[in-house]
Amino acid sequence: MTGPSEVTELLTAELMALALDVATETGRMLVDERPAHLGFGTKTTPTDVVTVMDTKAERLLLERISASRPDDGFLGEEGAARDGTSGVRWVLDPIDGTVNYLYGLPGWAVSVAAEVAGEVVVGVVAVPTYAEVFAAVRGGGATRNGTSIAVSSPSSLAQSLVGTGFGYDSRRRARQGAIIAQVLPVVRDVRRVGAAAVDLCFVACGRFDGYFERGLAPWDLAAGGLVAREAGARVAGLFGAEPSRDQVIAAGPAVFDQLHDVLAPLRPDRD
Ligand code: LIP
Repeated sequence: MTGPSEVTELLTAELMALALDVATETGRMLVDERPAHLGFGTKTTPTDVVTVMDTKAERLLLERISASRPDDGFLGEEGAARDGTSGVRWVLDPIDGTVNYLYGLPGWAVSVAAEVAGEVVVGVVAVPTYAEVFAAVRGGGATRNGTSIAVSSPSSLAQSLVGTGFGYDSRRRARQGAIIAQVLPVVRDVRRVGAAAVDLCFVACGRFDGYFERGLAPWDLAAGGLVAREAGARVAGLFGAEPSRDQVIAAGPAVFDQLHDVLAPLRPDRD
């Protein structure tokens, strides 16, 4: 069993190489094998969709990772759940931005993270529709297609482009709409990409100056959160909390506090 102090450079390099391979192969499969008429089911609400390709992609990720590391554990959005014995657990979102994929829109991603003793040490977010692969190693920086990336430094929140997202429950969406109505006038503008992992990577490379959202699952946050942090972003919840389903706020040091302080009184961590 590998513990946190035993995260050797060799293990990290192995996990990164595997994460890059499986994320890019799965992204390629999702593009090349997308059926013309994509069927779907629903999960938590009638708008929370899952397609046959979500399931196929998660199965491919599990097969490839297990073939290489049979003793690792898994946590996947589409049901993958296995306790491993190696101390390594893979946190997988086979398609983050499923609605985008279903509608043939850009901005969906394959998100692959590896935890060692419960801490994310490797994260890869493949965004095929942008021909971009974001990657990060804990303590080793973040890259986009192999080139180092860093967060932006806008002069103020009023000059900041901020990403966000909305849940699938209509009551939560009504609350989130009321909150965004308060944020919109005090920032440059808002964008809603539709995939948290992409939003977080956009903060990492400076396409967004900030991002916030309520309701992120571990698989939405794991890889993109590491990429953002390693690119210089602070990724946190409200009032110093860890990022969680309650709230995730990500931004560079130039505007994190300003964005947090606008959000805090609105209590975006509550429905
Ligand atoms: C998506 C999240 C996104 C959120 C969407 C959706 P999914 O995940 O990544 O941040 O705004 O509503 O939940 O469901 O496409 O994997």
